[in-house]
Amino acid sequence: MEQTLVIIKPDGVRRRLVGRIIQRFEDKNLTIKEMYQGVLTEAIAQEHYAHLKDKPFFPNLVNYMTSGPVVFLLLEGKEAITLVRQMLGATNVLQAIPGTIRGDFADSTTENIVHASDCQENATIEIQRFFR
Ligand code: IDP
Ligand code: MG
Repeated sequence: MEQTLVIIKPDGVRRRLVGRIIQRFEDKNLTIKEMYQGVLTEAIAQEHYAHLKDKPFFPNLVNYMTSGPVVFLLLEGKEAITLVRQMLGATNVLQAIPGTIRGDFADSTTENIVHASDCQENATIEIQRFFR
């Protein structure tokens, strides 16, 4: 079993997509180990996206991520990290294919509804960051 960290981003909460997104993970037989709603501080958003700090869209990304409540999910399942990334769809809005969460709901590369850990190392760090 593997654990991964998902964030339903502020646009996902604002657009009232929380239930439908969680439904998809449950439909795929992933277990919700822990879950809560909260607001990212600017400092935590900057830390979470530190790998992008030199990108031109970084200030915009931090503003967006701190613009309202988000929902944190600690999901567990077989190959959960790779599986959940597949379920999210590509980062680029035009490459997120229908059937994925981003492919079905996102109309922007920045405001793209969901985050999920992209590898074991980051899953460990992100679970620690938001659940420990
Ligand atoms: P990921 O969320 O699919 O892992 P990352 O490259 O880690 O993608 O980027 C983190 C977040 O930064 C994305 O989910 C998106 O919100 C935003 N982002 C990434 N690339 C771009 C871009 O080219 N333009 C605008 N926003 C972007
Ligand atoms: Mg990423």
